[in-house]
Amino acid sequence: MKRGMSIIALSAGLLFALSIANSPVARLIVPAAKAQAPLLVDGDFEKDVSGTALRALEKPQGWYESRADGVKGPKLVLLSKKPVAGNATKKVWFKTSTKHNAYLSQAFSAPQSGKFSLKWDILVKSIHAKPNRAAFQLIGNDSVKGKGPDATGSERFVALAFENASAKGKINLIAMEGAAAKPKVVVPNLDLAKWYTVQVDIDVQAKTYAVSVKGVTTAPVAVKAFVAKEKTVPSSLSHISFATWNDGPGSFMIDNVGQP
Ligand SMILES: [Ca+2]
Repeated sequence: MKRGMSIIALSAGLLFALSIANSPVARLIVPAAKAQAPLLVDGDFEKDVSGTALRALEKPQGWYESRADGVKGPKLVLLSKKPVAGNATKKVWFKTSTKHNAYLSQAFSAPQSGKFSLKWDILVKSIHAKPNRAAFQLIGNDSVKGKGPDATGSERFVALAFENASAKGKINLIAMEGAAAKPKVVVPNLDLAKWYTVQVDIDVQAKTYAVSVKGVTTAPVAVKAFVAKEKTVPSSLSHISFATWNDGPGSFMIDNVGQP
């Protein structure tokens, strides 16, 4: 009798569990728990209506000019709607300045401390001969107060830029692996005024990332994360920034930023 009761109770429990699993509520909950929000939004810049809108802080997530270097700094970041080297869509244009800095940044939907990949299209128009570095591509965090994300060495993990190569019209993709280290040439002899897709495969715990340029590199190039002068490397990454510096001036364009 007791045994019979427990079987009935068990069957009832099983039926209840099955009915829950098949309920519309469960079907809603299960995929939501599995799905991950994209790390970035508005990667193609198509929804931006103007440079002013692009530079403004968006809630809850979006691009914004994060360096706030006076009145002129932010205005180095423009929204270009003209066709450039085969890209007729909207894109970001960074103007060159030896006086001001500008950063276009976006916070990830969630901070990352494991492995993840991001890619972006970049076209370099010009790089000042001195100090011969420009078009900064930074991934890090906003752990230091003031100046915004990726603006201080200890906030940086991915630190890529371009330099003029020795041949006229050619440029090298370079990585800054530390405040004390000489820049490392990652991909040499690319062309000015041409679009490239750069991809980074990041391993936060290993303090490394691999860099690929679509159609150029045959295998990803291993790069060390940036080591700040304090000898630190960020253990959690939350922001991507593209930047022009007063001591790293140049003109470049960015489009299609996101996960590969
Ligand atoms: Ca676009």
